[in-house]
Amino acid sequence: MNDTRRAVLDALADGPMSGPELADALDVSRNAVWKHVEALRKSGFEIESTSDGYRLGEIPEFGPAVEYGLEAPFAIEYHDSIGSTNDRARELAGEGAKDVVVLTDQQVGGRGRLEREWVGPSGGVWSSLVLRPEIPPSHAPLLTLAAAVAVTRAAREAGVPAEIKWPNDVLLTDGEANERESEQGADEIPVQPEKLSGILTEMEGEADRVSWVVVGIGVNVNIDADELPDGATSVQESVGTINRRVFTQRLLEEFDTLRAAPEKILPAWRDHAATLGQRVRVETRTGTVVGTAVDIESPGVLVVETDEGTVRVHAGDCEHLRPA
Ligand code: BT5
Repeated sequence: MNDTRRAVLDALADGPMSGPELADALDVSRNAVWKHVEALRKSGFEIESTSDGYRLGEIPEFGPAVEYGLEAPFAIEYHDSIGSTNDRARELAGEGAKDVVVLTDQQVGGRGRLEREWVGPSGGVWSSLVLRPEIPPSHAPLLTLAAAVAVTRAAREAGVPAEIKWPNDVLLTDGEANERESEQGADEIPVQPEKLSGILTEMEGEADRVSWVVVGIGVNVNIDADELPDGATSVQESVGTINRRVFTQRLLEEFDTLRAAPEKILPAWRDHAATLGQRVRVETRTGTVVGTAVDIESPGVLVVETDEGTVRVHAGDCEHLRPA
């Protein structure tokens, strides 16, 4: 957000102020104050003109206001509706952008992994972070894990019992933890997931250094389950509607903290994961792995104990299993 606009909001947060008072306090012209107030109104901020001066109303629940009060160094590019935030973020990355978050209320051409469709009705938090970390490409998956941890923490703060399914889905917990460590050999069926969030990371770079990384994070927040595909759920279904501005800010702040301390990402992921200790079936490009997931190793490798020994899975689609 433009610094003067932020200063206008900060000043009005303490109570109403007239145009001339604001102009004096911010050391800008009265005309500039008026222009900034108009721009803020267009962004959704309620600023009433009263006899005491400008009076700040409620901060909008979502929109460009996500940048106001955000304690992480991201600029927000907000859209009411867009095809795919990842596509727009890639465009910005190509133009040299850094630490910009493309955010939209509705996403009509969202992408999942392997070109799968991602459904993005109004009420979600559909976001893509444009990053330029100084890391080798092989470390980029850690950023995806960090995003999953950040989503889980923000969801838990909102009262939603969320957990991570390897590699980077966030699910609503349904007590399946009690069924972990199921007897080996028993007939097993997949646990029906209740997916709250998915993450799609894309990047460009040389052999030893990434040029940019786009971390696309989709969270079903204030959405009715009827608008989502089977196997999907939302924050609203779990705890009712929440303030998406605060949720998005917490998510971005948690992500920012983790990227600054990469050594904390794997331990945090382990703490928040439903997959560890769980019987799993993982479809990989080279075949199916069935066993008990026992650990995650850098930069996101799942360690599975199978009847044939320990298998390390680098990528794939994972299902949790439970006895039939
Ligand atoms: C993912 O793929 O889970 C990654 C999704 C990333 C979406 C974000 S939104 C912001 C950014 N911009 C984009 O264009 N994408 C990113 P995958 O693991 O392949 O899961 C895709 C599958 O999840 C689909 O095939 C559906 O079965 C299911 N699905 C689709 N929409 C969903 C939703 N809103 N909630 C839960 N599941 C969904």
